[in-house]
Amino acid sequence: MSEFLWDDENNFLLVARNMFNKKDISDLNHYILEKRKSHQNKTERDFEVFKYGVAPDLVRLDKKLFSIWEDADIEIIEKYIPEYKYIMFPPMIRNVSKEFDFVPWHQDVSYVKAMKDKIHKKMVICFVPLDAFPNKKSTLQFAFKKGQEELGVIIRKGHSVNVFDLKDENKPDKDDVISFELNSGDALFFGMYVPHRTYVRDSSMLDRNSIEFRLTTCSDRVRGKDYYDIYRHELDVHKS
Ligand SMILES: O=C(O)CCC(=O)C(=O)O
Repeated sequence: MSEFLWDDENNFLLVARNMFNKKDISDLNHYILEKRKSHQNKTERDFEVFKYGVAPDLVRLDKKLFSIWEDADIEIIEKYIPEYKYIMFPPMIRNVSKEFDFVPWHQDVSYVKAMKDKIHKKMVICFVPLDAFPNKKSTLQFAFKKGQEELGVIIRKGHSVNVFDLKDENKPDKDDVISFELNSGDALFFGMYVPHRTYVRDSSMLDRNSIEFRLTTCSDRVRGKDYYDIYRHELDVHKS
């Protein structure tokens, strides 16, 4: 059963069950693992940027990274967040294998603000686990309550990616947090004010593979940026 917690479009949590085809998920996982191996021989920085999916030059315009959307059941998007049709570049590829990879409590609105002049005013996040048995791996944990607007952030020192961390006074109490048992093909959608973090129940859950897509609306696209259209299955590439 899908679950849906809603306050507004910046503060919601949606568990989309069986949204993606399991075989497509497995194929994408293999593709990413192979691609990662081929970057292992490159410089450490090249490898790290690939691993975090933050290098537009390495993952930009790779349509294969969007392949799971071709047969996706997007009815749930049409029902709850129909405006969100465009995936931003690049998708965020994650392999969580050591403590350094754990992301502490934060809201994704911090990343948006960090883009300064290239702000997407509207954005929702879609987290997709890529392992065959996501329940045996780390996942995301959320804090959801009504009226969660922007909470203060601090910048984590010594990290080059995922640098934002909520201030101590804004970190959720342990009774207010929620996580979900996910199967291959399931996805989590959430708004940019929802505090979330990496959740590792025990150390046998390391080595998780996942991909995160960030979706925006037609009118919130930014001139000069590229997108993948989830309805037409096309790259909407900026031509300069
Ligand atoms: O993949 C994770 O464990 C956390 C990622 C995350 O929270 C983010 O990219 O905003």
